[in-house]
Amino acid sequence: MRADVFTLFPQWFEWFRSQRHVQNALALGHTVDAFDFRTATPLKWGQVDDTPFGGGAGMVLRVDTMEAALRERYGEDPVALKSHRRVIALTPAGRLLDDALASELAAEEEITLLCGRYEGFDERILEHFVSDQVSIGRYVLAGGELAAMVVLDTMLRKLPGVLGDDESAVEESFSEALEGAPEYPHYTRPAEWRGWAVPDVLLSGHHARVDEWRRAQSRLRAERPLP
Ligand code: 6GU
Repeated sequence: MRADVFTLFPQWFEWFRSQRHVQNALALGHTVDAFDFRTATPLKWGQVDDTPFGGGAGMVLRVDTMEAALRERYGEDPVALKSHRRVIALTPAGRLLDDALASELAAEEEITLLCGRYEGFDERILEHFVSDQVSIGRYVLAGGELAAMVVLDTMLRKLPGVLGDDESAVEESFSEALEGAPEYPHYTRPAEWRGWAVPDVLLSGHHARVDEWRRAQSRLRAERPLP
């Protein structure tokens, strides 16, 4: 997976890249690169945004500077780019990120993430340069950077070898293996603490019964969400 992020704050991604599981992904040959779209702007003083036509609060990312940034990186018209590469705008009103979308994106060879700031993107960016609009929830962040990291995190951890134990990304909350249900409860030593005992079945060494108990717990949690 080669992931490019376009942002006004590329330094935020230095922290992300330094995390253990991301380091694992990079060591396996995956890439996460952040590009400052301010460096490509043809406008004076690094301008990338402007006031909205029709008036109103905030600033809007300009279509011409976005085109310049994408052209500089990919050497082609961004209208053509999106036909062979997922170009994803992070926007609060986009398609809600879930486990299925994370798996879909993790299967891509190359993706581009565009982080908006301020009031967001000029609509022509979304219409002509972007293949997907993704949101991480129905609330508004100050910018798309944290959302981009959430998207990257959920994709990268699905790549083989990125987590210590590949099984841990298979049978987990909302996965196909658990039919989209939340994960079952986990316990570890001590087997009893202050009178709080671990369910007997988990200590039984009986794998089929453990499995059966876990599926049942997972289904229960799907019916009755945690408080
Ligand atoms: Cl993707 N961007 C912003 N700015 N806010 C959000 C979001 C994205 N998803 C939820 N809130």
